[in-house]
Amino acid sequence: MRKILHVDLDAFFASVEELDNKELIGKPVIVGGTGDRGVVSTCNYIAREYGVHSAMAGFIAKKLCPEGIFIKPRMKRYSEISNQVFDIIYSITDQVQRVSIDEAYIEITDLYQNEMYIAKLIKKRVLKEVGITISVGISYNKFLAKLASDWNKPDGIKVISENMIPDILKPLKVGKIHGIGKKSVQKLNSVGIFYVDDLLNYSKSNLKSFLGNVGEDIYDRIRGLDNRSLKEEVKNKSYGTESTLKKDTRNREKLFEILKNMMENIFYGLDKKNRVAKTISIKIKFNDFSVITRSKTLDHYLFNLNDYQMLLNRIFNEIDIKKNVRLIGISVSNIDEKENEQLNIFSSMN
Ligand code: TTP
Ligand code: MG
Repeated sequence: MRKILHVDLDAFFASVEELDNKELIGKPVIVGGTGDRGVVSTCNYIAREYGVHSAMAGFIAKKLCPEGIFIKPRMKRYSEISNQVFDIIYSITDQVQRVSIDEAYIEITDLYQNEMYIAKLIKKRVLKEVGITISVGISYNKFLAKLASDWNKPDGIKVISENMIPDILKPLKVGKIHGIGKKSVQKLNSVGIFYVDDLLNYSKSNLKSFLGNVGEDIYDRIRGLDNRSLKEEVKNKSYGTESTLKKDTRNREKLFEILKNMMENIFYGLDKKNRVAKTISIKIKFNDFSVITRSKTLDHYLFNLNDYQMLLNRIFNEIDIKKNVRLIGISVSNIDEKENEQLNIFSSMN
């Protein structure tokens, strides 16, 4: 059985505003919706009691909650805080699919600590080190983990285990099921289907003909089945190789020859996957077991083998080899798909 967490920060933009300005705490805080035609990005849970919510026109929010404190969004600050949270998550595992600025799936199937321990650790560290609350859902697939993180928001933690299925899902409104959007909800309601319990009466082909292709997934999901894997996040990957030398040496030419061969292998490996990197690191372990790593990051991606070899050469030239070397290695990081990079170039021309 897999172990999946879904984490989602609570009232994210509003929480950051409260973090930076303690005077806001206890008051209804609405981010966005300023200006004549502004739309609400989010609001804290106090403002939600007035009926304010994301995507609501600002003037309606103002009407519902006249004492609300409206704040212009500060995206740079939110992404800074988001990165701090994700640093904590990545320190636990790299099996992470970042879905948005405040939300991610984490696969912990292969970690030896139990899921409740890891969930609590994330909550505790985010609160202590960043200062905001995060809700965590624990289950055995992505669909149920996401449902669980939403269960006890804010500051929630919830497990959905196999023996709770399908009972726990039966009373849910159909709109709670990932893949059933607003239009589908209306359609289902119009024929008297309101709850998952009602949906369970229909066959896979019924749901497919009524909801389109996604109907088949919905059929599975309401039975607790979802085998989607985490979408690989290329950006946080790194590729590397290292090897212990047959004989310790401080001969620069020999060492560079080894590094060049390693670089070539890494380059062809990356190229086969259609990936490019910005950063190269060299690691050296000396015969007294001291280790150094040196790296350089360019502001653009390296495309051909020659680019990689030149950067490698620059890094190596700055390393002093005063002792015999026992082990040597290279890794590349800051990786992206080649197509993405081309798209970025293309969009920056527009
Ligand atoms: P959400 O996680 O959907 O919302 P939230 O974190 O504010 O509240 P919750 O406790 O229910 O998770 O979205 C994350 C951030 O994305 C949110 O703080 C603001 C932004 N956002 C918008 O700008 N517009 C939108 O319509 C939504 C839904 C979110
Ligand atoms: Mg959120």
